Amino acid sequence: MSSADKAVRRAKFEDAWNVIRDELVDNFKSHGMPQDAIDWYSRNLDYNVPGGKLNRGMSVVDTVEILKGRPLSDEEYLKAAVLGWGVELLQAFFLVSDDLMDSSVTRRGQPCWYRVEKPAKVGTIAVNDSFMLEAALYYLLKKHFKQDSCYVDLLELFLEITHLTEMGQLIDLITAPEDEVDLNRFSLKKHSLIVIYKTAFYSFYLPVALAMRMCGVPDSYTDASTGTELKPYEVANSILIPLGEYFQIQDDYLDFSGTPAQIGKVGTDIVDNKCSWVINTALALATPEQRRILEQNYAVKPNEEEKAKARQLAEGNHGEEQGYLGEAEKRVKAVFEEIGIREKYLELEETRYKQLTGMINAIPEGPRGQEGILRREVFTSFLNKIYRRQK
Ligand code: GPP
Ligand code: MG
Ligand code: MG
Ligand code: MG
Repeated sequence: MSSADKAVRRAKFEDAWNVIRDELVDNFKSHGMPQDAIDWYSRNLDYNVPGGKLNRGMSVVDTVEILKGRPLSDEEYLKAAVLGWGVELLQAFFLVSDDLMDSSVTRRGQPCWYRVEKPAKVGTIAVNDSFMLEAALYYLLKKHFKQDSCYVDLLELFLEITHLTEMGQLIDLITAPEDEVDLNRFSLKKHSLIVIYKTAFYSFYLPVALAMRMCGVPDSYTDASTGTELKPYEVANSILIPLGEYFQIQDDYLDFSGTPAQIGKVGTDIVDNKCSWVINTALALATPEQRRILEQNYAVKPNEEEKAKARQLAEGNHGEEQGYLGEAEKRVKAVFEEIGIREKYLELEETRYKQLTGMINAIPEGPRGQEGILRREVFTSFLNKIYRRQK
């Protein structure tokens, strides 16, 4: 797809947000909420929902189109967009609260919501705001799908995937408590479990499974060309979960290697003691001396002077090449460079791409346009969106 086509698709998806957002605000008003609350709720929605890459949300629409094998009617488009914006609302709920839990500074090139001071201080009200983002998605789902036979399946998907993501967030947080650094808790295996639960289910399986339910893909069917029995949701899961794992490895790598101007946020994984792919790969390859340096410097908080400089940079200067690094963080990064994390990452990208392509090509698929069956393009379109991404 050309970049002009991509821009058109994005603009259409963003137009749907205006409709959806107005429905949410109108519902809020219909409860007789006062004007300052209406303004607050609108700001919460606008600040936290539409500003991201929108990959997850647009994947629902893309997948519905691929499964139907034709352009969507206006009515079908709006329904797919409701599911897509539902995923974006779920993600906004996760990120607003995740930023509080991670003490993050910036998100999507702007201060994290809990750090916003004007026109009013948000602070821990962000907790309730995150709940309201979650509730918004169930309001929309009911409004647009209550009459459809897939309603309960859609509802269950959102609820179950939220539950799995919360399990992932829990192990992510307790593997890396802020005040207790113990690199022995980390391993690539633990990393894999964390990322599958905290990211892969909601970012990859959820959008596709929602689209499949909306298109009436059944739990199992016999592939016409090969006569094989297929469980399409299990097939989707078996590809999308490793795909999501690969995506989070990219996120971890970009947290280390990306500049704030490039990735829209200041990387916090080293200071936050995160069990990321980068530290785990480094630990697997480190000499005893390198391991000692990592143990002494990983997750060491910047001192007051370093903190002040970091904040100053984050607020005023997004074009700056690098966020301000404390001395300990610099030493950790130097070891990562010595170990050759960049080369390891490039190798991994190629290996994963080949593995995933092989798995996708093994899915039996019937003719294009046949309703209710799975298609390889569902997965290749996803893979191509993230392969070698830089942000
Ligand atoms: C982000 O991981 C984590 C989530 C989106 C899941 C949050 C789940 C909750 C139930 C709150 P991260 O902290 O590595 O991402 P980022 O680097 O973008 O902050
Ligand atoms: Mg975070
Ligand atoms: Mg987190
Ligand atoms: Mg991250």
